[in-house]
Amino acid sequence: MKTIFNADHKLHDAAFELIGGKMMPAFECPRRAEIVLEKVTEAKLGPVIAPTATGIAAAAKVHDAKFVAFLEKAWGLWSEEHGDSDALPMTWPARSLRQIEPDSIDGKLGFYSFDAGCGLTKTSFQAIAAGVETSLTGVDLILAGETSAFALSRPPGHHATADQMGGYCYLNNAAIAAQVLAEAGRRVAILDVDYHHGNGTQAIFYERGDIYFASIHGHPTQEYPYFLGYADETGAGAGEGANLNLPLYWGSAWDAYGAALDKACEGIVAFGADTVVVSLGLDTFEEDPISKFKLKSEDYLRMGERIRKLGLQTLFVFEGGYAVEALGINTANVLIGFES
Ligand code: Q9C
Ligand code: ZN
Repeated sequence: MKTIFNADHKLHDAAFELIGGKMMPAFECPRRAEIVLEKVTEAKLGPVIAPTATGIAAAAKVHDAKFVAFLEKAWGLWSEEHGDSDALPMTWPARSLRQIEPDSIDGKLGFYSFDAGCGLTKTSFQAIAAGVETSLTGVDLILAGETSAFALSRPPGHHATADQMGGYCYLNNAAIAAQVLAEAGRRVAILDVDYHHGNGTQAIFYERGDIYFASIHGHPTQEYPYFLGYADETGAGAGEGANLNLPLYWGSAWDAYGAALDKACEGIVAFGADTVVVSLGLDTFEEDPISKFKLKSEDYLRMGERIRKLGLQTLFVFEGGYAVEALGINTANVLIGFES
C-alpha cells in the first residue's frame, strides 16, 4: 500500500493547549506524523509519495466556502490585533446567543469553532491545505484501482464540521475524500475508529443516504466531544439509517471494541459500500495520555484484519493518537493487519 505523506505537516505546530486547567505542550504535535512515517517505512508497506498539487477547491464540497476563506486569513487578522501568538478562540455563540458572524477576529474565531483546541499559527493553513491534497491524492490512487492507500497528514480532520474547527481539526480530510469518491460514482462508507466521536463527519453527512458513517468512540456522557455521538443518532431525512454510532464506556478493551467493530463492519456491508474511508485514530491505545480505552498494540493487527475482511477498496486517513512513542507501531499494525 502506498503512503501519501504530507511533509508540510510540521508547519502546524501549536505552542500549547489548555487542558485540564493547565497550559500543556500541544498533544497534537509534529513528532506524531514523523514517528508514523518512520514505522510505516520500517514495515516496508510500500512506497511513500508526496501529495499531488491538486489545490483545495474540493474542500468547499463539504465545507462552507466562507469558512475555508476564513481559515486562510485568520492568523493574519489575529496578528494585526494581538501580535505574533497563536490565534485561539475563547468565546462561542452558545445557547441564548445569536449566530451572527462578528467583524472582529476574536468574534470570528468563536463563530467558526466549537472549542479552544484549535490554535492557528502563521503557517498552520499551509499544513492544513496540504493535508487536503494528501487525502485527495489518496482518492486518486483508489480511483486508479489501488486496493488501499494511507493518507498520512496532520492536523487531523474528523471533528471539523462544514463551518467549524475544533478538537485539533480544521478541514475534514476524510469527509472531503468520501465526497469526492461519491462524486466519482463510488458507494462510500466512512469507518471512524478514532477514540473521539467524529462529530464533524457525522454532521456533514447526517441528512444524506449516499454516504454511510459508522463510528466507535468514547461515550458522549463521559468523553469529548460530549455533545454528539449517541447511539440514537441514526441519520435524518434521506440519511435515516445511514449513521451508526457505537459508543463505548471508559475502560473498554478489545473484547468490547472488537464486537463493536464487527457491528460497524456489518453495517457497512448492509449499506452495500464498495469503498471505505477509515478515519484512523490510534487514541484508543491503553497508554494514550488523553483517552480511556484499553487497546493493546497487537489489537491493531486485529483491527486491520477485520477491515480487510470487508473486501473493499480502503483509504486510510490519519486522525488522532497521542501516545507518541507507540503511535508509529500501532498505526503500522493496522496497515500490516490489513495487508496480511
Ligand atoms: N479531557 C482528535 O483526536 N480535548 N481530537 C479533550 C478531554 C480535545 C481530540 C479533552 C481532544 C480532541 C482528532
Ligand atoms: Zn481522537
